[in-house]
Amino acid sequence: MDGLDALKAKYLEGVSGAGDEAALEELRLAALGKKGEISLKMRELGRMSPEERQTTGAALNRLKDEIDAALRAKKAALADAALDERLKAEWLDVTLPGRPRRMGTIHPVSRVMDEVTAIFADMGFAVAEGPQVESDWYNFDALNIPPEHPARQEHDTFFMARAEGDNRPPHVLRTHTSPVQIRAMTEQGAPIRVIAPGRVYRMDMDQTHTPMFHQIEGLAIGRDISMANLKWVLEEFFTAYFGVKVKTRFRASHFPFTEPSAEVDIQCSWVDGQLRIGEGDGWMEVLGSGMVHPKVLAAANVDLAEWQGFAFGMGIDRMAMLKYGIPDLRAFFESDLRWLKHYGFTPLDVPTVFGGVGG
Ligand code: 2NL
Repeated sequence: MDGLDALKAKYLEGVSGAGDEAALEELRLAALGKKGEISLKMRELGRMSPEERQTTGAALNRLKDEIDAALRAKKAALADAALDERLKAEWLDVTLPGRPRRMGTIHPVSRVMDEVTAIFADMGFAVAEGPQVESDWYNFDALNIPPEHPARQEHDTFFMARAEGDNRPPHVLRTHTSPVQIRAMTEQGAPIRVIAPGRVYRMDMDQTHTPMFHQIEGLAIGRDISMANLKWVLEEFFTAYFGVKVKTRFRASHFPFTEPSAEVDIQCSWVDGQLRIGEGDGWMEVLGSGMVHPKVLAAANVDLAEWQGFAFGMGIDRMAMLKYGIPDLRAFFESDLRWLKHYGFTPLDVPTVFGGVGG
C-alpha cells in the first residue's frame, strides 16, 4: 500500500504543478497510458492471492479514478485561466461611436423623379415602366410617327445592330417614354392614369443636350377628360413642385401623337440675372402636351367612341436644373464625386407631398 500512496502523491503533485495541457498529457500517459505505472500495477494483480487481488485491485481502481479526476480538473482550470488571460488582454468598448463611413448622395435626377412621382401619385397617377430597347412599332408607329417622318431618320435615333438575315422587327433605344404608356394602355385599357419616368436616348451632344437624358410623361384617359383637366393638373403639379403658385400658358403647337397640341410655359421673371418662377410677366417653356391623337388610342386598342384623354412630356434633367439652380447639364452624367456631394441629397430625406416637395 505504501507503494500506491507514493504513486498517488507523485501524480497528484505532478498534476497540480503542471503548467500546460502538454504536461498534463505527459502525466496521463505516464500513469494511465498502456505502459503507464498504474496499468503495469494492474497487470501484477494476476500473480496475487485472491484476497490480496481484491484489496489491491480496488485500491488501484480508486487511485486511477483519483488521478483521472485530478487531470480533468486541472485541464479545466488551465482552460479557465487561459480564457481569463484573453479576456484581460482583449477587450472591446461597445460604447465607442462607430467609425464614420462616407455616405453616398441621391442624384438630383433621382431626387426630382421621386418628387414628381410623389406629386402625381397624390393626384391618382400610377407609375409605369418599360424597356429601354423598344421595337420601332412601340417607339414610332403606335405614336402616329410613320416611317417617312423626320423624327425617325437616323440622325437622332439610336438603332440596334441587326445581323444580315435577322428578321426580327427593327429595334431602337427609346427616344421618349411614350411607348411605356402605349404598353400600359394596351395592357390595362381605359380608364387609365399613369406617369412614365425614365431614361431616353437621342443622338445629340452639346451644351444643353446629352445622348441619354430623362423624361417623364403623363397620360390620363377617361370618358370626358379635356384640355381643362390638363391645365389644372399641370398647374397643380408646378405649384407643388416649385412650392409657389405657378401660372401656365398654353401655346398651340404640333406633335404627331396629340391633337390638339400645346406647348406649356410657366410664369417667371428675371431679376438681376436670377430666374424666379411663379412671379412676374415672363414665360418659360417647360413641356409639351395635348389630347391623345385618335390614331394613338386606336393603336393601343382603346375605343375612340368611348374614351379620350390628355398626355404630356417633360425633361426631368431640365426640371432639376430649374429647381436646384444647376447650371450645366453635362455635369449630370460625369459622376464627379465633388459635384455629387454638392448637388446630391441625403438618402434619409425622402420627398413626400405632405412633407412639402416644393421650395
Ligand atoms: C415634349 C413633348 C409630349 C406626349 C409627349 C404622349 C404619349 C402618348 C400619347 C400621346 Cl402614349 N402623347 N406623350 C404628348 C405630348 C407631348 O412630349 O416636348 N417632351 C419633352
